[in-house]
Amino acid sequence: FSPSDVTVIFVLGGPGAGKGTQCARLVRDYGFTHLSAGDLLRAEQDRPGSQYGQLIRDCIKNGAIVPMEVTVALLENAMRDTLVSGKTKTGRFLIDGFPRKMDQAVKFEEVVCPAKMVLFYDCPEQEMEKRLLERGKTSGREDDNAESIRKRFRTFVETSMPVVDHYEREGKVVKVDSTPGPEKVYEETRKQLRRVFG
Ligand code: UP5
Ligand code: MG
Repeated sequence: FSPSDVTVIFVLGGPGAGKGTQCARLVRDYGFTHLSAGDLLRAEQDRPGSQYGQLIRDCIKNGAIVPMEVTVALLENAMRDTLVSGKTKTGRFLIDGFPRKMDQAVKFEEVVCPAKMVLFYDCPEQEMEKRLLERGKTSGREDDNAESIRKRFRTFVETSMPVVDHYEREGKVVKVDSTPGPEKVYEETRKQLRRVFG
């Protein structure tokens, strides 16, 4: 990858903070390609013949982080596919829910490129829990249950927040409060992005 061909924004935030919801709006308005690490992992888990299916299933259920080689390779492949097939006009990528551990951040920047900025959605656990339990009634996601949610929160605080702190020190973090409704959060997101993309 040549960093001049692509613009990468990492979209971070706790489980249920609203990363996917906001990414969908950004795709619509800014021509981003949205790659959710969680979605790519779930697709790989269900791919017949995948050697990682069981490993991914166990990690996701326990809110644990899949070994970074697997996730980085999935993201790299998806980015390459998008570029090679001409599916992006802008070369702008939203990488959603990644990196959530320092080793992933280091590896991705080594094999792909550094992120231009980090969009961090900040939301209290109580609100995130309410959203995930509600979604769990219909989502079919094996980690949308009280026990898995508790584990996801713990991993987020212990392992993923240090990544946000790292980018904070690099001056790359744009923080958006994602407690209000989706439209209000998006309004604030656009305001912040205007500083970067005009
Ligand atoms: N909702 C959204 N915004 C709202 C708002 N402003 N007000 C009210 N409701 C709002 O939203 C969640 C729910 O809340 C939805 O019902 C939505 O309508 C509502 P969503 O936009 O889906 O939030 P998001 O932050 O994307 O939540 P998600 O559950 O996807 O977050 P996670 O970070 O937990 O999930 P992800 O898929 O990224 O990862 C899952 C697992 O994969 C991880 O736990 C881990 O085991 C594994 N993983 C890795 O191992 N490595 C990786 O690099 C990435 C993932
Ligand atoms: Mg998501």
